[in-house]
Amino acid sequence: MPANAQRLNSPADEREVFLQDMLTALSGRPKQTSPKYFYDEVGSRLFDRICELPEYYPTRTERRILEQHGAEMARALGPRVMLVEPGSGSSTKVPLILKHLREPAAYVPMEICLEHMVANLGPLEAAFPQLEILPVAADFTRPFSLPTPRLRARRRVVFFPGSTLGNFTPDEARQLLRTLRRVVGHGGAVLLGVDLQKPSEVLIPAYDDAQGVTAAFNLNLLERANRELGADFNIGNFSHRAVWNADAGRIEMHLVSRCPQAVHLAGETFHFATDEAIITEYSHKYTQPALQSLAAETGFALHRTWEDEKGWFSLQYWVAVD
Ligand code: AVI
Repeated sequence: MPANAQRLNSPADEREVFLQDMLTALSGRPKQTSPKYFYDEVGSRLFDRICELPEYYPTRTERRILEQHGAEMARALGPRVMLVEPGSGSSTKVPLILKHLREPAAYVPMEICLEHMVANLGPLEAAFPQLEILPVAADFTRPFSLPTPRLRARRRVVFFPGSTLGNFTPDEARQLLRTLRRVVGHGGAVLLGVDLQKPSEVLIPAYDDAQGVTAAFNLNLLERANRELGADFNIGNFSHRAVWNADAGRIEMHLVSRCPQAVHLAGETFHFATDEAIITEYSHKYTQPALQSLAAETGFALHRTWEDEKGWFSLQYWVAVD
């Protein structure tokens, strides 16, 4: 573990939290799991493949916006910024901002798994040799604190691309944004990548692709529970489904039971009826007025936005209000 890295949770804690969350999820009505559990090694690799799919427009659309407007975004953030990236993964988007920033104070990538994050930082270190990189291993959905960089930061900015915010329920999204508001403090800001509402003919295939990669990604959650928790899900007895819930403005991913069956986990038995679903993910698609209200409710003011020509995806720069 590098000397400048912070680890906040041990792997044993993480397994226990996963187990407790799965037990609660399977006891619920409806059964509903947290999408954060998709991302073990297998799931992370499948997600990387999703991002390359012809139907999955968000990654490439956001990337194009960052390529086109990264310099303007960096100007809006200003000099000596400490840039914090929750769920940074392989830190592939942040260079599009970093390369334009004046004298960045530090980059703080955050991931649950420290090893995976640190193993992926090589290209960034090579591209930005002067930049202080301070990795933090933490679940950003729980309160967290930040390391102190060598250079005094003039502003803390949370960079949260990839429309990850959409995977939270409206309440969770508000709570997370309020946590981020506390973390960035006075004069701070967030730069968010959010997916916008569009016809369901575009949305559904993006979450139910022809090659079945998204189906494999969804089903891997059950395989992960088998591998790590000793559950006995029969994977062939579940199928992937993507639904557009127009009232709630979200795509929902479900795992649907193909037959009546029982699943065992940690000595408990969970029954499924035919067609009963586990809700595994919400992916909210926003409208501009909804984003404006969300900013106001969580202590921010919408300062600037950048979108693609079709208006499918938006980068939002929100500044903290006191
Ligand atoms: C990570 N997150 C923003 C993705 C999304 O689009 O909601 C996860 C995903 N689920 C299925 N495909 C991609």
